[in-house]
Amino acid sequence: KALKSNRISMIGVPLQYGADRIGVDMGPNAIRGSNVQARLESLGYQIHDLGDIHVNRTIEPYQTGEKLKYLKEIISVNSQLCEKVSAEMGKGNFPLVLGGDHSIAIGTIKGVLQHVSRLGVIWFDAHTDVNTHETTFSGNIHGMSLAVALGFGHPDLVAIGGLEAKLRPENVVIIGARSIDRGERTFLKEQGIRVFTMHDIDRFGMKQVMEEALAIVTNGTDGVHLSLDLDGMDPNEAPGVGTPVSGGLSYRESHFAMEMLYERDCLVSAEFVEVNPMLDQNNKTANTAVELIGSVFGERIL
Ligand code: EXY
Ligand code: MN
Ligand code: MN
Ligand code: MN
Repeated sequence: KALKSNRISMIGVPLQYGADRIGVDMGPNAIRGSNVQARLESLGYQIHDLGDIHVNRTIEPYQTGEKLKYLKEIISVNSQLCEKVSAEMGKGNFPLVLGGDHSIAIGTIKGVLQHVSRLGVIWFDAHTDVNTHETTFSGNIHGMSLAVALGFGHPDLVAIGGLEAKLRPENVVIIGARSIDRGERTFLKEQGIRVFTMHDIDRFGMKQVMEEALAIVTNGTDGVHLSLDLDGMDPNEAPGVGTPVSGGLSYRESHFAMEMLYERDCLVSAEFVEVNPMLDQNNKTANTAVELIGSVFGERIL
């Protein structure tokens, strides 16, 4: 059940502006430091580490009072990422994107949409990331990336990759949500987006949740993108994240979800975001990310 091509192109995005928190820019190297390349090669994949998208460090701090923080730089980085992901998809490679804050999902998903116009998305996260510039309390763009991928939010963000590059709400699921803002609740209801909260996971169990989620993201689609925010896991398992919320996914629930994804053989791309080594305990969160990456590529299936 290897991917169509067993060639994986790894792209780092050392971005912290979407979270407005230093440290998450070091996520890509922390994950590299947990030997993700060797792990995937041992599973028989060919890994090509393309290095990092360039992020300007020399930018003036955002002008207080601006609604969206670091908008210009985040547009620049996500535009570059969109092109890179699209180029790799075009060569038949599987883009594995390492964050960096969750605003990078804008570039990744828009890049994939250049090639897979009917795309499902599984969004693992404690948050739903569907704020817009009109509903956000924080101005942090990492809390808006899924709304942008659906075609909503600041016009300059939505325009990345072209206006037609957007997801259908009926092919998106969010798993692990437990911190949802008021404006997001309205949006999710209006859009009819399926959210499996921690309450649903406790009530139905991960097996049933994943069966329903997989049915939704594969219904009428030509592939699925995995956007995994490490803060979806319980902070005891993944302490090195910028916006931890207690009562998250257990280690076993997360691995089981990855294994069910692998067995379904529907993934065309994946990103692992919000690892912040400055908040971590001896690289535990980066190590966990690499184990989840191993599972989604079949490591635990005999
Ligand atoms: N909903 C809050 C906000 O919009 O600022 C918190 C967002 C956290 C986003 C992290 C990446 O998941
Ligand atoms: Mn430069
Ligand atoms: Mn997120
Ligand atoms: Mn989150």
